[in-house]
Amino acid sequence: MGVCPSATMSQLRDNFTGALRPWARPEVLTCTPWGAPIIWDGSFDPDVAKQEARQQNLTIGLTIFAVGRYPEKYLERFLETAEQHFMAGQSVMYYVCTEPPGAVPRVALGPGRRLPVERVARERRWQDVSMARMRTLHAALGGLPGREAHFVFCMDVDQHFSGTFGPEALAESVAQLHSWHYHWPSWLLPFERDAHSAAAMAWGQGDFYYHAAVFGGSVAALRGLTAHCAGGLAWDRARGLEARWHDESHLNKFFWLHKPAKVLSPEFCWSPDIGPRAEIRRPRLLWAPKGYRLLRN
Ligand code: 2GW
Ligand code: MN
Repeated sequence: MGVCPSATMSQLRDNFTGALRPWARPEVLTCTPWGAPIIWDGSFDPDVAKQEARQQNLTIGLTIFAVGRYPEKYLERFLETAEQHFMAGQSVMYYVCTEPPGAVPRVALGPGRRLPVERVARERRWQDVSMARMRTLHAALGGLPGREAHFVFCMDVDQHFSGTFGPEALAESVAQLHSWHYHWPSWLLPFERDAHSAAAMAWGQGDFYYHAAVFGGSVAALRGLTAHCAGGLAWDRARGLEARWHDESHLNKFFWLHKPAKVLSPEFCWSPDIGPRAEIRRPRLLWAPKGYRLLRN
C-alpha cells in the first residue's frame, strides 16, 4: 500500500520524525492522503526520535481523568507502566484530574517527572464524565499545564502501557487509529450521521475513525481541538442531542476538518480482545477489559 517517501518536509518540521522509514512496513498504510505519516512499529527509529526530543529540552504533558471508581481501578497500573514506557528519559508532567482527591496512588517517579493533582467535579451520568473532559482540558491548557508543556497527550485511564511510547509519537496534532475500525470501509465507520448534530459527518466524509482514548499535539493545537469539541457538545446538548460516541464523535469531526499532522497505528492503543493480527507487532497501550455492568452504575 501507499508509501510516501517525501512525507512532505513542511509537515515534518513540527514532527519528531525518528528517521522515518515507511518502506520497512510495506504491508500497511504508512501515509495519509494529505501527506501525514502513519507510524507503525519499525517505520521509525525510536532512538533518533529520543535524541531529537532531548536536544529541544521538551516538557511533555500527559492528562488523565479518573473519577468515581476509576482511580482505584485503573490509575496505579496506568501510572506505573507510564513510568516505564511513556517518554522515558524526557521531562514529563502528568496532569491527573481526579475525584475523590485522595485517590491518587503513590507512584515512584523518575527524574524530571512530576505529578500534580487537580480536583474535578463529579458528573451525574457516565456519558457526562467522559464529555466534561473536553471542557476541563480546554481550561487546563489555558492555565499552568499549557505554559509548562510543549506537547500534551490526553488519554483514557482504562488502559496500561506495554511498550515504548516515545517522542516518535509527537507532532503538532496527533490522532489515534481505532483498533476495532482501522480496516473497515468508510461507510461502516461509526461516525455521527444525524445532520442536526455538530458532530455530523455526511456519507462519504471521514478519512479514518479515530479513538478518543489517545490524542495529542501542541498546546495551541489542543486548545483549538478542545474548544471545538466542548463547543460541539454544548451545541448538541442545547438541542437535546447526544452524538453516538459522545466526545469521540466530536473529535472525529474535528480531525475531518483539521487533518492531524501525524497518525498513530493501532499498535499504539490496542484492544487485546481482538486477538493476534499479523500487522500488530508490538502494542504500546492495551485496553483494560470492559467491565461495563460493574462500572456504569
Ligand atoms: C465511563 C463510562 C462508564 C462508567 C464510568 C465511566 C468513567 C469514565 C468513570 O466513571 N470515571 C472516569 O474517570 N472516566 C473517564 O472517562 C476515564 O478517563 C475514562 O478512561 C474516560 C472514558 O470512559 P471509558 O474509558 O470508560 O469509556 P470508553 O473506553 O468506551 O471510551 C471511549 O468512548 C468515550 C465516549 O463514550 C470517550 O470518547 C473515550 O475517550 C473513548 O476511548
Ligand atoms: Mn476507555
